[in-house]
Amino acid sequence: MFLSCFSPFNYKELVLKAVLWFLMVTITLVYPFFQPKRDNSIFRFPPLGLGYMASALREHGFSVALVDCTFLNHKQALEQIRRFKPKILGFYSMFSMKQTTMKLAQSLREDCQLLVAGGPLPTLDPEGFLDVFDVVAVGEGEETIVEIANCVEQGLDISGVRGIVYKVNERPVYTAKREFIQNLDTIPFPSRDLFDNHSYKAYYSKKFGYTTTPIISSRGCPFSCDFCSRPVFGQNLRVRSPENIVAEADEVERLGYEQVWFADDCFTLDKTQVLRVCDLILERRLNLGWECLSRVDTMDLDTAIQMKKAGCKRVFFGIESGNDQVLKIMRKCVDVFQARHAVYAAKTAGLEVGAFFIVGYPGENDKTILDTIRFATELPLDYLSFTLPYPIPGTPLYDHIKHISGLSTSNWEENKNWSLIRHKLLCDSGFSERKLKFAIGKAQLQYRCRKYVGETGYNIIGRPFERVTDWAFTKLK
Ligand code: B12
Ligand code: SF4
Repeated sequence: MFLSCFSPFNYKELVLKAVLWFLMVTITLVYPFFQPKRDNSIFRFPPLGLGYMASALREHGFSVALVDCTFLNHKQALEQIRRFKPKILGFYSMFSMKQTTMKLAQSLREDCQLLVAGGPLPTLDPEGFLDVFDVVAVGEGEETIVEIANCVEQGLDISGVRGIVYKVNERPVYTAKREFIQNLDTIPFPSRDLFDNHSYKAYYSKKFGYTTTPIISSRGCPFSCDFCSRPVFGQNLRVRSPENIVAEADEVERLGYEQVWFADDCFTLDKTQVLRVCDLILERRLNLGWECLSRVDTMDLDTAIQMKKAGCKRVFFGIESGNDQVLKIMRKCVDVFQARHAVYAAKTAGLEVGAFFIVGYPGENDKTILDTIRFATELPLDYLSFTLPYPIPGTPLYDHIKHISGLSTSNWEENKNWSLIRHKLLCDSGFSERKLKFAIGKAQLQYRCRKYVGETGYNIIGRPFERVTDWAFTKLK
């Protein structure tokens, strides 16, 4: 059996493949996120997008490496990247990673033939990356990166590649638009062997007592929330077939993970699809827990019960505000009543519930912020997060703020990681950063106090605290 693999025919084929492999362009994909020293943000995931691109490249015979900086320091990252001697270096980037991306790429300028950037922020602001990068990919990267690699391999110029921006004589050149991939089932599963599964498993086991990794089951979101940026996948929802999703979940289970994080913008947008995925998970007897993001208008008791049966542990809602006027400003297209209803539906089904809120949105006043804190801390939540409004380029919020007051800063890195109130105010929203951090600190204390002492205990200890801090909040400048 062993010898038959080396029959003269197979041997020649093997040598040919090896030679071809050496002639192929080596691409190293880089995820330039460095875990902050004082790390309080709890979610850490391997870069799915780069995993997808690696698979597309491999399918076309290219050799690929992936360097995820999450568990590395700057020096280690540089060493790893250089060790692969890549001809093409492809960087992922987003809003919170621009400075690191530019700095790291700049240090590697002389180490490769072509520097390519892609991801949400390069898609929104390609020209903002062209000072360091040779090419910026706009939108989905699977087809684009393969075409770029083919051009480099064959010595062709890249002007025929759709969905890219590059400079000619210092001027940006935009090629034709890259269309969305319509049938998501045709995309090979992400190359999970290139992820640092060991470190992610260790991270989650230590922090939560279970291991988890992401899968994305759909692309796109039809809503238009004021603060949300969806540059890569756009507004049309495209879903994978339930069979395709569950086959990937099966692969994840075989890799030894205990849970899956569905990284969809909103996993519950299409109820029929969610129920079919749940049925299939049950049919296949997958032994995997899972979590997902949802919208409050896409959650009802039936769905929640079915999700629970199929292994869903926790669902997260972007509720954002406890005041209907502010929800209107945010264009959430939901109200506080729906939010309460969804949270109770999920809790009744036995799911854990997490929620995200924003405080200090432009247009808010002291009362609306206190409404949000009261509403959020009264809900039976298992996880609660408050953030400041982040004006991400390309969003109506960004345009609005730029128009009325200008931005305090457009660059944000996750470096200030102070306990529960690690946020940085990037824009003038009518409140000082100090006041908003006070609001977040107060809200977290109320939430924790209620959780630990219960409703009766809260009435004794919590209520007086709430009244005093409400008053103090209104007095703060
Ligand atoms: C999971 C997730 C996270 C995870 C981790 C992300 C990770 N490791 O990838 C966590 C929870 C930690 C997170 C945190 C944050 N996130 Co987030 N996150 C997501 C989410 C929901 C899914 C990411 C994903 O897996 N996508 C699926 C893959 C397949 O898509 P992709 O990564 O975009 O890759 C494709 C293309 O971009 C392109 N591509 C990507 N890289 C490259 C590289 C090259 C060379 C090329 C050619 C192409 C290319 O090809 C890929 C395949 O088609 C996205 C929303 C979304 N739909 O993508 C938001 C999103 C990326 N996050 C966002 C934001 C704002 C944040 C936070 C700043 C939120 C906050 N307020 O704290 C933080 C930042 C923390 C940090 N680490 O810096 C924004 C980014 C907006 C922007 N314009 O930059 C998004 C788009 C959400 C949104 N709608 O606003 N996030
Ligand atoms: S916040 Fe969620 S629902 Fe709103 S547009 Fe963004 S992804 Fe869609």
